[in-house]
Amino acid sequence: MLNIADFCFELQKNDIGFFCGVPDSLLKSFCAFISDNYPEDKNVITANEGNAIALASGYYLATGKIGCVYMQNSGLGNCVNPLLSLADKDVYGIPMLLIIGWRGEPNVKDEPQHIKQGQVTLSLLDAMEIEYRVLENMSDISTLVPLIKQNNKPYALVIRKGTFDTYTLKGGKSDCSDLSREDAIKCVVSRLNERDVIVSTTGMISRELYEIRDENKTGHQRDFLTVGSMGHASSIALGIALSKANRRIYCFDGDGAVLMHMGAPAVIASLKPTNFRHIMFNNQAHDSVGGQPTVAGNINFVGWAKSVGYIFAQAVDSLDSLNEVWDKFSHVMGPAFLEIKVKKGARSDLGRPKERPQENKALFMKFLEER
Ligand SMILES: Cc1ncc(C[n+]2csc(CCOP(=O)(O)OP(=O)(O)O)c2C)c(N)n1
Repeated sequence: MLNIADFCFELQKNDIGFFCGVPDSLLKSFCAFISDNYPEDKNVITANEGNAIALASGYYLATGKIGCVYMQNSGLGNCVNPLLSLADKDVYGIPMLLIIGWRGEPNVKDEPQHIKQGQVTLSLLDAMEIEYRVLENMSDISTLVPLIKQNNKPYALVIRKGTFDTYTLKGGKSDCSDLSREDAIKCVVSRLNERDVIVSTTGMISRELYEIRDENKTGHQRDFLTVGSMGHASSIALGIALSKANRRIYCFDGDGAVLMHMGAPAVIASLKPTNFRHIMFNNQAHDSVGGQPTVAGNINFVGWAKSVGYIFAQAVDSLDSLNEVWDKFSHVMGPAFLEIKVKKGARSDLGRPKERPQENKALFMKFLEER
């Protein structure tokens, strides 16, 4: 196990002091350490991983120095385009160090959404001709950095589960509400009718929804749990909303997920799906992977939602205000947007869906078929 402070010191010794990316649970210690020890303009948490490749490219163009881009391997998809059409040695040849958390490593137990991604992570890097090493010791950094500089292209360090020791985020922003996300979800679920459809986002929002359904003994057929594919729940919900005009479709989103593909709601609103209801649980953080801040605290989401074309948009921050606005939100002609401000954190014993994604899909499709 590597000490995270030593690891970051080793990077600094090799003149790597600019970081950007999207947090990952396997990189929790790393992300927390750099959050606590670098100013905001030296550790930029980007909206998605592709943005981070572009940002590190700009940093290199301006300084001639190598930036470090961190991500979960599920974010590789978001960076294929800028890696191949910007940073690649046959295009601009931009050197940078990628630090990639290896979820779903073969023969290591993990959740279904990580299995395929984990199996193909190294071959994806091979296909993109990105050289890599699986991080074993500090000397991997000092051997890799000269290669990156010499060859003017991205190199990757792939990080296995348990590579780093534990470091807990000390800083971090204060909560924007006293309401817990789980209580907010519970309240919303209690206000839905039994034909209403939910598409929920990646991470703890779906896990909490799943447990609430278990607790209520109402089954899981009404919920599509978008366990992977972060940022795409609203587009999945749109596909359903456009084809099922007689059902109300609720998207349960997170602020990190909305920010990741913020163009999607503009397209959703342009189609005016009257049955579309978008709920964003805003804790201003990537809570599911360690609580690193998003920029959601700086955004007037109600103004944004209205400006992209949602017919109704409102924000609440307590169960009282949620209950007060609910009838209007659920009955207005959509598309409608509701921001529920919640605090960070979840129960330590929060479970995970027991059924496989294909089972979830089959039950959900049957539920959608019902008139
Ligand atoms: C493309 C991609 N990048 C990163 C991740 C890792 N990841 C899983 S959940 C999550 C945070 C989600 O934050 P948010 O939507 O705000 O919901 P919260 O966890 O705060 O409830 C991240 C970064 C992922 N699953 N997919």
